[in-house]
Order: sequence, then structure tokens, then C-alpha cells
Amino acid sequence: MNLLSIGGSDPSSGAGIQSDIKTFSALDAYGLTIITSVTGQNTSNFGMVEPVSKNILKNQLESVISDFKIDGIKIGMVYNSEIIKIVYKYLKKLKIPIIVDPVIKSTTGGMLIKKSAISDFKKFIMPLATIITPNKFEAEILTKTKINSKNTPEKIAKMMQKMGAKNVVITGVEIKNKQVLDFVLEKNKKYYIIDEKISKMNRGSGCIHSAAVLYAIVKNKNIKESLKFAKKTTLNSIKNSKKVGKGIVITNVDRHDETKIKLSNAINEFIKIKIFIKIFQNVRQILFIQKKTKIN
Ligand code: PXL
Repeated sequence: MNLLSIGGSDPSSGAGIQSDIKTFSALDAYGLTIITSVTGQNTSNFGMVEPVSKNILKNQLESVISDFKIDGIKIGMVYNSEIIKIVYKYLKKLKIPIIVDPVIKSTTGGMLIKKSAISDFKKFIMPLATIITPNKFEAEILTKTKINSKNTPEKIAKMMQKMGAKNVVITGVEIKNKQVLDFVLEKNKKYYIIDEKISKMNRGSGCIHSAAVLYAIVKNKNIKESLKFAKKTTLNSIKNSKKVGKGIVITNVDRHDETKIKLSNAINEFIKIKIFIKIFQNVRQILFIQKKTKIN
């Protein structure tokens, strides 16, 4: 499976392109990359951003698209309007899944998109999205609306569908009872994905989530299964995070994660079957006793 990540370079490999190559490799996919901007950052600070020139951006796109069979694309950091329009021009004809991770600000505070480019992001990038994966903050910026009891997650997600994204998942839309809720709006259905909340400041979990969503969608899982898989992969990557630099920890997808997720799902199914067999045996025993007492 060949997956393409279009985004920014992060020299600390905590997020962006480098993080996506790590995630794709851990999931056994081949990672192709197009760098839209170079950032200078580490686990404590965000330094400079330098968008690449339009010529080298076009040349990267042409090189990759002309050579490889690309099975799916993830779009992350697209810093300015020039980059956004070029990416749109090359991707608009492609008929493969595109996951859009609308990154706006890094955990360490750096801006990943220029304010002046947000309207072009909505116009050109959002309509490319098979699934868009904003967190609560990003969803609020894109829709210019605070999520609350009046402006529900569903209303906000519908606004993003109107902007052209086919399916929407707003991650971390609510936290209650030590659980984190992601709200999902598909074409004709809505639901929450609920999992445990891990309170650990980290780098890269958002990038891992969208990269894992792409992998799962290309692997022919449906949207709900893909989002559940991505959630588990992300949670495991936070549990598996490492203090590599002096600042916050960096998330990591374990090479054996997919097997572990499959195994844990299989165990859950097995437990359900075992419970069913127990109930069935009990009912059989009751019927047998009833029959015996009737005969006597
Ligand atoms: O996590 C979002 C993200 C994406 N891309 C780049 C980043 C970050 C966050 O730091 O640096 C290049």
C-alpha cells in the first residue's frame, strides 16, 4: 500500500511528514511525502517556518504522481494560499481517499497556517476531503463558531460538510467520566466514538490519528471501523510515547499495534460468545428441569 503525506517537515520527528513516515512504516505501508514547508522546532519550542517555493512544490507533486500508484493521501500542513492552490490543482482529478487534517497551531504554539490562507483552505482543501479530522479547536476556527449546547457538534460538523468535506470527525469534542468523545458525521448518520482519556501532554497524536485513518480507509475498512482503529492506534501511541528530547514526550506507533488491536477485538468477541454459551446452557438446564418435573 502506497500512502502519500503532504505537509510540513518537523526536524524533531514528533509531527508532520516525519511522524507520518514513522506511522505508515509501523503499519506496513510505504510512505511517500511532499514537503510544503520546512519548520524549525523541537519538543519545547517552535521556531521558524519557511514555505517551499512553488516550483519545488510542483516538481515534488509531478515526480510522485507520475511514478507511483498512490492508494490514498493525507493533507496536513499547508501554510499559505499559494501552496493550497497548487495542492488543489494536482489533487482535484485524483479518485482516491483523501484525509484532511486541518492543522492550525502546534502543541508548542507555532502557527501551521497563515491566517490569510484559512479562507482558501476552506475553498480548495476542504472539498477534497473524504474525511476531515479537526480537533475541537480547529473545528471552531474553521466554522468561526464555539461549540456549546446551542451550537452542537452536529451543527458544526454540518457546517463543515457544507464547505465540501464528505465526512467529518471532530476529535475530543467532549471529555466526561475519564472518557474522550469524538463526534462523527457521515453522509447519512451520526455517532460518537468513545474511548479512554489519557491526560498526557504529547507531540504528534493528531498526526498519528489522521495517518491511521487513511491507512484503515485504504485497507477497506468502513468509516466507523477506520475511526475506531485510528483512535486505538492513537491511544496506544500516547501510552507508548517517549521522552526523546528535553521537552514534552513524542508519541510512537508500535509496530505490533495492529495485531494487538485485532487480538483485543477478537478477545472481546470471544468473551461475548462465551457469555452467550453460558446463557444458552442455563436456559437448556432450566427447560430440562421443567420437563423432568412435568413427567414426575
Ligand atoms: O500536529 C500538527 C503538525 C503538523 N505538521 C507539522 C507540525 C505539527 C505540529 O507541530 O509541526 C509540520
